[in-house]
Amino acid sequence: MSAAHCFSSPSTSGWQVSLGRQNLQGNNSNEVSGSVSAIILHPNYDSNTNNNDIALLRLSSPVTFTDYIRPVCLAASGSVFNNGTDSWVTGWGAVKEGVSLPFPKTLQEVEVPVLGNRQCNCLNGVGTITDNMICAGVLAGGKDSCQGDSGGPMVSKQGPVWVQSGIVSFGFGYARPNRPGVYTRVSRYQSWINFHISSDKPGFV
Ligand code: 4AZ
Repeated sequence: MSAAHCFSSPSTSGWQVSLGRQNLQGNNSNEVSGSVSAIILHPNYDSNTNNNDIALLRLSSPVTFTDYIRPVCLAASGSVFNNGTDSWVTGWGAVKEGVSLPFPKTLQEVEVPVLGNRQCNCLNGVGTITDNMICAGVLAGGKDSCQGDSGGPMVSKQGPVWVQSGIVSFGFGYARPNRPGVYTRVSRYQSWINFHISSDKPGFV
């Protein structure tokens, strides 16, 4: 699962998926890589508003799960993530605004609390944060996803379990005060995801 804005077309050529990777350089003994047989972009993705910023990548061959490669639970349809819900974002993106190079060599993670949609709309511009989006960040700034993290996961603690609540989507600058990061709200796409991952349904490609 990724963000639609990461792809200029559904062409799979040139794309490769790496699983269990922790370093961009050197030994990744727990890594498995594979090619992609389909890229499914959400039909209602709007590049002007960032609404429905979600994509699915089908791997050419099935993955064997290991201690290092495991599926994540997806936020159930209608899940509520209250203000302050503990959440973590991981990625390979820039570690500072305006300094995209060099990108980090090891996978980074940051803890960011969920910020409710009403407050996020006030900060970002009323009407810009739809029900298909979820915001996270600290008002003081300093902790955020950044350029190159797009399409990556935000996981949140829901009771005793961690679920993927968001996909890194957009924001105004990076880690600025009062400018939370905006994520695709995964819980809104349960039926769309299920339709496309079920091989016995007509949506299977
Ligand atoms: C990007 O362009 C991007 N802080 C990543 C994260 C955010 C905005 C933009 C949110 O990859």
